[in-house]
Amino acid sequence: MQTVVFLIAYCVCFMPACQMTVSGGKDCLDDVKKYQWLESKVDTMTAKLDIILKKVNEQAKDRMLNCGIRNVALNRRIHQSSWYAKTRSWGNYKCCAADYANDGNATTFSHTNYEYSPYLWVDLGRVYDIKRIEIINRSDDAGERLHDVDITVGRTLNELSLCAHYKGPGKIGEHLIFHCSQQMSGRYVKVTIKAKEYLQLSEVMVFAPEISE
Ligand SMILES: *[C@@H]1O[C@H](CO)[C@@H](O)[C@H](O)[C@H]1NC(C)=O
Ligand SMILES: CC(=O)N[C@H]1CO[C@H](CO)[C@@H](O)[C@@H]1O
Repeated sequence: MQTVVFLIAYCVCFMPACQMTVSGGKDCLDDVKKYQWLESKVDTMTAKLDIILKKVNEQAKDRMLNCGIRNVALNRRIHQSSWYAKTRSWGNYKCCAADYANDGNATTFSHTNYEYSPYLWVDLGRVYDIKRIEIINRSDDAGERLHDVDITVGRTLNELSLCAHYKGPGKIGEHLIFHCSQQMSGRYVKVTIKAKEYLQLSEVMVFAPEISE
């Protein structure tokens, strides 16, 4: 496609130039003007082509990088160790139900009680080859509550292995990206704070190829 665009542009721009003859006097001046006109036309076309090629490249790159990879945790069954205030609306905050952590909306967040090893897990519905896990902070307040985090992955909740550890503390307005220390597959992804703390998560995203064994 790129080659075709380029060839067409090449022909449009350069063919008339091939037919020009070099001679003296007024003809020569005409030729110079014609040549300058062509040159500016080539410049315009080149600029346009650059834009097209850039777009094509970006799309190809995006497709290659994301090759069917999407957030497979979105709106899946989710559970947290406790549910702060058992409410879905705390003052102005859209808090504290577990499903706020995988609703695709980073302004809402899950929130446990202040307790030992608070956790939240999401059931992806089936086993996926996990490419990366992303966590979005609580964006309005208390980002530092995210620390000493274990992210574990497994086929069942009883067979979880460590994918990544995050010492923290997190910052308000932080978007964390984790790659497991080795290629991992699993159906459950669990986020645990290994301390006495609140666990509050704006979003937990698990990226995996749509098709997997
Ligand atoms: C995200 O949630 C907030 C609070 O409930 C809401 O105002 C907003 O419209 C939501 N955004 C999207 C994209 O759904
Ligand atoms: C740095 C960063 O990724 N900050 C994100 C924190 O969370 C908010 C939403 O709550 C995002 O909008 C920010 O991009």
